[in-house]
Amino acid sequence: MTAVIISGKEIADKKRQEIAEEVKSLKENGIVPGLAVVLVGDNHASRTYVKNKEKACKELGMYSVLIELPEETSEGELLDKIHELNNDKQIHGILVQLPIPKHIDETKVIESISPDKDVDGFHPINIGRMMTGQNAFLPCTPFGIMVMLEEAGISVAGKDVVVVGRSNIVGKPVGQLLLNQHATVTYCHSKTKDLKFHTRQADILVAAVGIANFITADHIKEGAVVIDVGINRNEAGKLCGDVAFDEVSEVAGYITPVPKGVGPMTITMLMYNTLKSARESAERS
Ligand code: L34
Repeated sequence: MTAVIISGKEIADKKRQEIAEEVKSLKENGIVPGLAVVLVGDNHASRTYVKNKEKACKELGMYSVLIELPEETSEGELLDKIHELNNDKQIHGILVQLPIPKHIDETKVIESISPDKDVDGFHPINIGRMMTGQNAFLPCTPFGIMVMLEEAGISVAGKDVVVVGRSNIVGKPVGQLLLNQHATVTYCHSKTKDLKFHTRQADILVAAVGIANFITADHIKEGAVVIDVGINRNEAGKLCGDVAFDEVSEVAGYITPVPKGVGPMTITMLMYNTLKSARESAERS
């Protein structure tokens, strides 16, 4: 079998056109959706992602500001900046690009962002709302994965899903969103006794481990849907996912590539959340 490639790039382009239309109509009512991205320190990969986010904002006609702070910024200075953005009427979404330097408490920073501007969906209030199925900002990568599945015509209800990885920003929330859509979800992680035992049962496998080529053909059930969330560099410096793409493509039914898979969807859902925030802020006032 040769897997169908689910192009995140193509789905992202289509969704971005829809978002651009909505931005246009909001602007006709005098509202310009605005996103503030805060980048602390000089992480090379973060800089690429942040640049892609700014570019997307521009293309969709949104307002964006990039706030670059030096590595030695104190926790207090960062919290002050967030406070300022919480009170800025032009800003509907605030995103502090992770990772941040070790001397700053990540939890404190996330909790200082107004839940109404938390377009990353990382604030405990939004996580709680997501878990209980209420209106919430959904975290962009998990949300993007759900949209990819939907656009590829893959139904989730009743499917056996295995999520490998349990981070707060991808593994845990993507399992929750899949559960909300009635999948049977298993989480695997570094302490899992027999990983292959679980992954070989999966109708849908989500790999969010952060290790290049960690998932090989012998982890996969024939015809399974494989979603690759990893963005790693191999020994040659080439961008690659958590899934050994060539060999897994021979067994899987569907597979997402890296790059141009989940990455562009993450950015698209950030745009969607910023638009949603602008709309909801207009409704409140
Ligand atoms: N606060 N921090 C916060 N929110 C996020 O949603 C993120 N994430 C992750 C890292 N830190 C964060 C991102 O934005 C990962 N991530 C992200 C965003 C975009 C891309 C990858 C990861 C992306 O644009 N990927 C391209 C290739 C980029 C390249 O050439 O390196 C792709 O096609 O996959």
